[in-house]
Amino acid sequence: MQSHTIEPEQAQARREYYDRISRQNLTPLWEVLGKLVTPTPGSPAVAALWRYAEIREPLMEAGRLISAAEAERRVLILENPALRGRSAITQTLYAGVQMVLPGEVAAAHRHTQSALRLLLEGDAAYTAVDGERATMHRGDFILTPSWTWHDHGNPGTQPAVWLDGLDVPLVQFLDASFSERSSAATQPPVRPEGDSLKRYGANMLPVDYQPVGVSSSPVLVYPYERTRESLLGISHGEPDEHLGFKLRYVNPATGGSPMPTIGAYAQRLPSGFETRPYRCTDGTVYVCLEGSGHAEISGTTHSFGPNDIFIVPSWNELRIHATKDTHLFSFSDRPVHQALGLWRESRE
Ligand code: GTQ
Repeated sequence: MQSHTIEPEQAQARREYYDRISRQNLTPLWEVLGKLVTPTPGSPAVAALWRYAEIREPLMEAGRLISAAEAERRVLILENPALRGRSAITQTLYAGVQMVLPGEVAAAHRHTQSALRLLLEGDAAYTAVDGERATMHRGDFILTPSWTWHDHGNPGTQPAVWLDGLDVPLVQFLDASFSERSSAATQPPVRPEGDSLKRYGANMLPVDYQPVGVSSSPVLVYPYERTRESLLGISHGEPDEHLGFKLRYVNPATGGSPMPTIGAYAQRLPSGFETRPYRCTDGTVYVCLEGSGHAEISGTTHSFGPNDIFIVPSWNELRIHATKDTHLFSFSDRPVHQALGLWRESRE
């Protein structure tokens, strides 16, 4: 509403009117328009950083308090400090840190929420997705597309810890959550390990493969070893001044994002490199895989090192200063913005 001067009687008449129509569940747009149609996004989420060492300790404590079987999933949710109680790290995304102890399994279930894993610690745990097991190594990016059966297990000797990224708040907003538990805790393998990567992830596809509908990537594991090799291999040229050397993970059959609601990225910032100010509409969760640096997010500096996780909400200005050769994994809801014609970025 524009500011006009009004008489006290007029102000009173309006208040009475608002109260009267409120009983009919009506409310005047002119009182709220400025809050609804903002000139720029103004996310209620705030920037935040979680140091791995400070997550790990309570996670290990959870390991003594509750079994994976009891918990179904033993996860500490990373809640955006401004969105407490909503299990949300941004308005659309969920992030959590899951631990499976040696000998434990997290039983098979499936849900309409899409999920990703990024292994942070341990090297013997697996996720099984629709009958294919994937042993997870640090930095591996693993998909659990919507409505695929998945269970986790740790046949090793050390705790396994990974980051879970899901579109939980988005699916909740859309009232589209369905889930079910399997009668068998563990899926019997129906294909050998590595099958999906060989069929779909070697710059080839099965000769008659056709992606159907809104498809997720048929590749279940994107090994960090390969991502790392690519990041190093492209680092001879000039880094992009806003992004460094940045690649996006793809569905190799479509060129689109790995899952319809979640985009994922890997980037390398050489030691000493400082990115120029950058904003985008997709709120993004970052994980440091190698190196260290400072992320300046809307003027506040957060220092990060290996396995630290930080969040850059929509349209917050980001500058990263790498103090070592640094590799960052990130994920966001960018594919949703792009599908709806809403995605924007700003490079200063
Ligand atoms: O591992 O299936 O962090 O269903 C949240 C919900 C993990 C999982 C989470 C889940 C899972």
